[in-house]
Order: sequence, then C-alpha cells, then structure tokens
Amino acid sequence: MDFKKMTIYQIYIKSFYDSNDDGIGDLKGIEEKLPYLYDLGVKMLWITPFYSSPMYDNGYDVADYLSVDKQFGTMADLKSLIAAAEKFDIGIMLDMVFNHSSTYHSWFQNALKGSEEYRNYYYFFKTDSPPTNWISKFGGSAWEYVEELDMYYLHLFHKYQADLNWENPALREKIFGIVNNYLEMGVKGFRFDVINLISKPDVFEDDDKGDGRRFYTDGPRIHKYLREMNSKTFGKMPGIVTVGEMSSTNIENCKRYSNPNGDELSMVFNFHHLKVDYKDGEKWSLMDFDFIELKRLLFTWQVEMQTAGAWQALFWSNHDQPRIVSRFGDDSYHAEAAKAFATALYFMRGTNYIYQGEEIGMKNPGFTSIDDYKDVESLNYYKILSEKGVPKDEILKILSEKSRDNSRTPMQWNDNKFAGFSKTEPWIKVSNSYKDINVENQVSNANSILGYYKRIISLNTEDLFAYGDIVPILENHPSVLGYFRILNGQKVLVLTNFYPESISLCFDDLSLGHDTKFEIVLSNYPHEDYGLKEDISLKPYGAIVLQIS
Ligand code: TEU
Ligand code: CA
Repeated sequence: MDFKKMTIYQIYIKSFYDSNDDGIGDLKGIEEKLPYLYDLGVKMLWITPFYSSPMYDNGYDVADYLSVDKQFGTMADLKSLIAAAEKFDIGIMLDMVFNHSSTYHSWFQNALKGSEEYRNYYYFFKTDSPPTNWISKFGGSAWEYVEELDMYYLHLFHKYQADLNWENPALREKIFGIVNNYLEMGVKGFRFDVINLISKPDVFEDDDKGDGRRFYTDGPRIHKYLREMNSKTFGKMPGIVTVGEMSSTNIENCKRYSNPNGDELSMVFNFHHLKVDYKDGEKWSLMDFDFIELKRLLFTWQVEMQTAGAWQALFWSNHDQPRIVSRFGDDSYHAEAAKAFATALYFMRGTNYIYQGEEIGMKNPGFTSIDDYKDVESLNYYKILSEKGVPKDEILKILSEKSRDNSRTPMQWNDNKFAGFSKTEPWIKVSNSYKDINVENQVSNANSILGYYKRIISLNTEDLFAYGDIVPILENHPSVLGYFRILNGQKVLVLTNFYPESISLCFDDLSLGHDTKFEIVLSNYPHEDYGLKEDISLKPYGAIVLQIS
C-alpha cells in the first residue's frame, strides 16, 4: 500500500505485551497481538529499540545494533515476527538510533582503550574545560570528561549516549551496513531517531544565545548524509518507508528531507504543535494549551508542505509525550475528546501514526510519588528542579503532566490484574484507569473509541484523504478546528470542537450555500445532534466529517 494511505502503529515494546511474564514486553508479545493489529487496520508497526543496551534510556542507548537485547527476546524472535506480520500484510519499521551510541558499544569501548580509529567515531576533544557551553537535552552539560583519555566527549542526550561522528566516512559505512542488514532480513521501514542532529558544525563554539542547538540542528551536511544513506541503503529497494524524527527543525529543511524526488526520506515528524503548552518554550512548566497557536502551527505546516509536495507524519502521541486526552481534553468527556482529537488531526494531509493505547483513549497515570518514575529525563529534571528550590509537590505536579512515563505505562488489554499486560508486576506501574479503559471493553463495540479509530484508519485508505488538497478555515475561531479536503471535485469538510462548551456555526461562516447537501461520513455524536439545516452544531468535543455536494 502507498505510504500515503497507511496508518502506522507505534509500539513501545517494553510496555506492549509481555509473553513470558517477567514484567517486560517483548518481541513474542508483539507477534501474539498481530490479530488485534490486523483487525485495527494498521499496515506497519514502528517498534521502539530492542537492541542490546544497558538501558539508561530504555534502549535509545544502543550497545550493539545487530543483536536483540535478551529482555526483549532473540534474533529468531525478530525474524519470526517479520514473517508472521507479513502474513497479515503488516510491515515492520525499525527504530534506528544513529545520532549516538551507548558508551557501552564496542566502538566507544575501543576508543577508551586508546584506539584512534574508534576515537574518530565520536567527538572527543582535549581541552581543560568542556569545549563549549552546550546543554544536554536531558539537562546538564553536553560534555563528559573521561579520565582514560583526559578528554571530553559530546553527548547531546544522556552521558551514556555519546554522539557519533558522521563526518567520518568509516562510521557512515558501518551505519549503512546495519541498515542493509535489516533490509535483507525483510524489514519494510525505518524511523530514524533525531536524525537531523547528526551533522555537527565545523567549529565548536559557545552559544551566547541558547543551549547550542542552533549549531547542530539541521546541520551543515545533513542533506548530503541523508542522500548518501538513501542511495546506499533503502533507496535501492522499492517501497521502503522512512520517517525522520526532526528535533527543533524548520519547514524549509523538512521540505527537503521529504522532497517529492524521494532522495532523502519518505516523511518527517516535527514537534512544534506539541509545544503549545510550554510556558515561554519551557517544557518543565504548567500552562493551558494555546489553541490558536496550535492551529496556526498545524495549518502553516500543512499548507507549506503541500505546496512543496513534501510529506508529513501526523501524530498526537508517542513514547516521549504525555497522553493527548489528558493533555488537551477533559475527563468528563473522555471518549468524546479522544475521538475529537483524532478527527481533527488524522484527516489532514500526511501519514497517521497511532501510539499504542491511544486507540482506546489511555490517559496519563497520575503518578504521585517520585518512586513511580523510571525515565532518565524525568529523574534528571526532578533533581534539577529540586536544586533550584522548586517545592517537591510542585515538581511532582509538573512531572504528572509532562513526564515521558505518562505514555509508557503498560498497554491496557483487559481488566485483569496488571491490565492483561503480564501476570507479574510490570517494570512500571499500570495506570489505575485500566478497569474502565481497556481493549476488551471496546473491541466489539463500534461506538467505542477503538471502533472510531478503526473507521478513521479505514477511511484514510481513500484517495481523497491520501491525495486531496487541504484548505484550512476558521483559523481564528476560538474553539473549532476546521478544514476542507478536496480532490477532483470531491469535497469533504472536517470540523472539531476542542472545548467542553457547545458551539454553533452558520453556513455563511463556512462559505457554504444554504442549499448545500451533506452526507455524514463520520461523527462522534448521533447525527441529529448536528442540526445541519441552518447551521452546524457541535456538542462538547463534537466532531464531524461531512461529504459536501
Ligand atoms: O527523542 C528525541 C527528543 O529530543 C525528544 O522527544 C526528547 O525526549 C524530548 O526532547 C525530551 O524533552 C528521541 C527518542 O524518541 C527518545 O525516546 C530518546 O530518549 C532520544 O531521542 C534520544 O535517543
Ligand atoms: Ca517479557
């Protein structure tokens, strides 16, 4: 299937399904759940890293790209999963972490032992103090001193995640070899972790205006490296789907990353729309989301990427983001809000990415103790904010809304103990909501959140939603997000109320004639609730997709 019609499902392996009851999700667990995923209608599974790792960042610190960590299974399990998924017409997308490796990787270990060859796989500098004032994305300096070499090395993330030196052609060849290895194994897609950070500047200098990101984000040779990887690996095979995770990127670069020639990547993730609840750009703060800004960002990207023929990955959630229903929604309208947010985003122009549990409306777990948190970034910031003197209960409140662990709690399969994820105590606490919110509760109910997601996934295989133009409307409306999708005279209107107050739009607001005929394609309230005579009424978190003639 054309990737423009596909829905891709993200699996955070550690929390998806535990097949051997050791409290940790695994590859076999994914294979067991293939019938569920097939029934959902998704065509590709993005699986977060399962390679050998000391797990300081839950696998995003890779110690050996070509082996499976034993807590997740074996290479034989991976091959078995690829083959089994293919029978369901589902492709496997691997998560490749090439901006950095674990410091436990043999390359880094060889460097520490004095090998110059391997030292050049990383950024080591001999200086008296950290080479620059750059700040790591997980807090603290981006440089770590190693006594063995009397040198500093660069780590944009955790100190156990050392940045790889893409300027070195030998390193690049190693990386391309890894990609080719998995292509030969039958993998059908790749998600490249923070791939727009791989090209570092020629000169390392202090940033007097920020944390250093402006020097290495969308860096000087980034497009060259992506084109090289493309031509030497996945570009040689037809139909491979690639998505780049682009950290703090801009539209101009994204147009090139996903250009219609296809010589870089199929599509790109950006995160600007998920910073609309950051106070002054600061993640570790609390603020209501800015709805007008959310629309401005989504629509600017939609229109500009469309004009350039570039392609977006559409998503509300992933393993780094809090749950969308908790973030933008309202508990008293849980199901309505879950369906509304899905409607607003997933009919836009782009490929839909659904994060495990989103399709049943999973919520933030509301952890109240620091002992419940496992994520390295959350624990780092707990320390940093404590040292700044922020009161403990305030930090815990911030974590309960911002921590990455909010989306990492076990998948809620049923209302058994541990939510049917495992028979043993899982590695991270199950959210209390599992008694009400679980797959078993929803799977045979077409009106459930899960039923609604199935409809969305199926509708997205239609040409109109894959190839149609998007025309945003109501940009300044305080509570409704709206747009048209248009293809060959076919026209659909998508409207979503993002708030718990009912609202009514008259046809004139929508530039629709009074004799317009509507056919309801999808809605999250009974048809009669929408009016559709003089105006269109939207109940709390009401959403509708209308075919117009
Ligand atoms: O994340 C990249 C990234 O910058 C974030 O989403 C990050 O978690 C956020 O900025 C912190 O506030 C990717 C992976 O998705 C993430 O899980 C890894 O920890 C990170 O790269 C390092 O590999
Ligand atoms: Ca397990």
